Amino acid sequence: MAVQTRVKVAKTEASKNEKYGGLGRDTLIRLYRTMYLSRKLDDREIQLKRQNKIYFQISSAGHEAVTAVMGLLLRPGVDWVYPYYRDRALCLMLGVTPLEMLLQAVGAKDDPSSGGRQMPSHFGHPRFNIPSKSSCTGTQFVHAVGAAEATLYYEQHPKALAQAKKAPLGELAKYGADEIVYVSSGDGATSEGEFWESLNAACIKKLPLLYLVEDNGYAISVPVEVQTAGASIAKLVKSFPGLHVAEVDGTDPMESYLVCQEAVNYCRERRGPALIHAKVTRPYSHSLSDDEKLYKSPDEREGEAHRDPLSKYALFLVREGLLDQKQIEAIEAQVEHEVRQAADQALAAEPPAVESIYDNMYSPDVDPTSAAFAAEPHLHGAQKTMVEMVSATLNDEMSRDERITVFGEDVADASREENLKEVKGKGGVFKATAGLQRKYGSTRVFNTPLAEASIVGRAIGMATRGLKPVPEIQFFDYIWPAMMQIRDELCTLRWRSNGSFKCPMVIRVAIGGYLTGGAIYHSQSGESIFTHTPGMRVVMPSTALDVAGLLRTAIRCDDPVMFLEHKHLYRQPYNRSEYPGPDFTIPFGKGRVVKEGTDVSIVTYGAFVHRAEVAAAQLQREGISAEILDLRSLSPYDWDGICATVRKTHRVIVAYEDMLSWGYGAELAARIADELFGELDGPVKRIAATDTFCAYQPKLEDAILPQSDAVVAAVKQLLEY
Ligand SMILES: Cc1ncc(C[n+]2csc(CCOP(=O)(O)OP(=O)(O)O)c2C)c(N)n1
Ligand SMILES: [Mg+2]
Repeated sequence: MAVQTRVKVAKTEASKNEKYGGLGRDTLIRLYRTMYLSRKLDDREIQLKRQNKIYFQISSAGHEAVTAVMGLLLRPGVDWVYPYYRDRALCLMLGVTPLEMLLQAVGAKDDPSSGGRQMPSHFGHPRFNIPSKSSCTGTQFVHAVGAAEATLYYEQHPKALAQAKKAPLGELAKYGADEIVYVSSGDGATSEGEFWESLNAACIKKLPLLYLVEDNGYAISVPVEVQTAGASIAKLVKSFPGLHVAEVDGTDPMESYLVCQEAVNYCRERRGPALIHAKVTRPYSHSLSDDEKLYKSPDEREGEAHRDPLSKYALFLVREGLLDQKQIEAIEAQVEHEVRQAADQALAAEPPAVESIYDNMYSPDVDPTSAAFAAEPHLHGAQKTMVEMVSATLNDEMSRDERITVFGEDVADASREENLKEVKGKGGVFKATAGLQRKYGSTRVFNTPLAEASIVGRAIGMATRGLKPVPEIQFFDYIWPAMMQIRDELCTLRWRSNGSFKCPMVIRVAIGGYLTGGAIYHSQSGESIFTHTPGMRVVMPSTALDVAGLLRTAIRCDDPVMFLEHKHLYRQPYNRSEYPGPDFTIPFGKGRVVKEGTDVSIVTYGAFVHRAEVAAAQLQREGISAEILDLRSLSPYDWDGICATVRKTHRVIVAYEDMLSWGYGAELAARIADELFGELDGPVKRIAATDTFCAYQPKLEDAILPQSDAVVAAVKQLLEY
């Protein structure tokens, strides 16, 4: 209700005061107060940093006018807000308090943004729909796209909203009729690929997404003409279809109000995305770790000082007779008192308990390793290959849960729906998503532009708002553009917001070699890079039955999951299974003993499981009994299962397809040597690929990727100890 009143007030005032950009006296004064409060909070933090009472500072100085204005136009708790670190005035206007900001600066337990985990000005607040911002420049653009996609999705799928409300953190699953999504950045961050990927997606989908580019002329020391061709981002983006583009002096609150209001309305009316390019200043250097005198001339700095929004605006208010000098001083004294009180309170605040460091690494609500996920298969129907099992499982889960969206490169049957009457449909380069668009429609299953960072980033935005995205990365070899989205965003969101936000999803990735001709760019492994990233679950099934059980657990889990589907295994006859039913799940972290044995243990996963079986059969013929443990899930992994097999055979080989050095087996070998040393009758051996890439010529591929005979040789060597 309060929100609606704000908007009405602004409109009424507008009719009375056209000359002030439509703003009435009270609002004009409120703007000054917020801008001054923002500046004083920066000043206080700078002082505290110099006293070593806080540990980092980055200011919003010079950006206060346009951001405070934006705070007037956005609806707190209705619109979704992806601000960057110079949006203090916006956050204050939305309702974040000075105390909350200073609690983050001191790293307090009660810092609502992060519980002492993130630097100050890394805003985040569940009540105001501000998902915690990371330090990465530009990553937020694609999250905002995903959030705006969620707006349109909830409009069309009310059942998904109802289901999202019932899930953990369901209070974040909300939808307002004309809500919009706001995202901001500096001029420098517009050079990031995600900026361009996001604009492309936002214009393709006509999303209600408002961009504010706060151009202070520099990205640390790099001036805008070196950053942006032609030195104007507005000029560059003008040809994006349907994008409303406006330029404004962001140091002028009234001009900013008119320009921002038009853009906000454009988005609210669902006419498409809008971008405002606001020229602002940066009087305090980049951060407290920077000294702009090293690269800005004295003239330049003086020119900027004349454009300072705060002093200009105070002068304006007095000149217009809206406030006299005394009244200005009274407001300033009041603000300074408020900041002093907040700082005193923040300095007395308790730090987080050291034991809390593991909190919110993973979901506290759903434990995918628990017995709740141990279900019996009800096998029926024809034998299915692994890839058929992927689509069968997705199909069942999508009919159960309308929050699930499936997207990526080529995953749809046919983007041109009219063609579906005449064609069979693509459904993925491996057919893993075949038929899903036809059955569930193009809002739930769709092709994206060829842009991996935004595939994952958009999923993050959707998942933050309660959807359950299941994006596909077509080949593991091409996951790298999404690396920062995965490692710095996806895996950190729950932890860095101390549990206020989350983005559970399943990233399906086709991985692995043994393809005969797959070469460097269609054969890569690299799972240890992701198991080395906390916050995510990594699973890698080797049979069709395990695909069904683990993919379902992945979807029902409340954490981000990387689901690695080995391409070589997709259509093998030896790992097929009948369908185990719509409720079959397998807990994460539980391996499967593929073959019992007594002389040696082979711990493995993925495509190497079958190679280990071939080796074990040969060893058996020679009177050697090998036990094979298929880990199935790599993070978490089945340590109990490893202990049990090592205690049984006292000899262990860790075998995996990736390159030997720094690979997944290094961690297992180290832990076994450390914790099971007393059980071992020989060294822990590793079998893996050579420390090279995988070559195209089959003879080279055979030499590079590990084969069964390597297992046989290693076992014989081990038995000699
Ligand atoms: C991906 C990434 N690269 C580099 C940095 C280091 N960095 C932090 S801010 C910044 C400059 C940003 O400039 P701009 O976007 O113009 O924003 P401004 O600070 O000027 O408001 C850089 C290079 C980062 N945080 N993230
Ligand atoms: Mg800048």
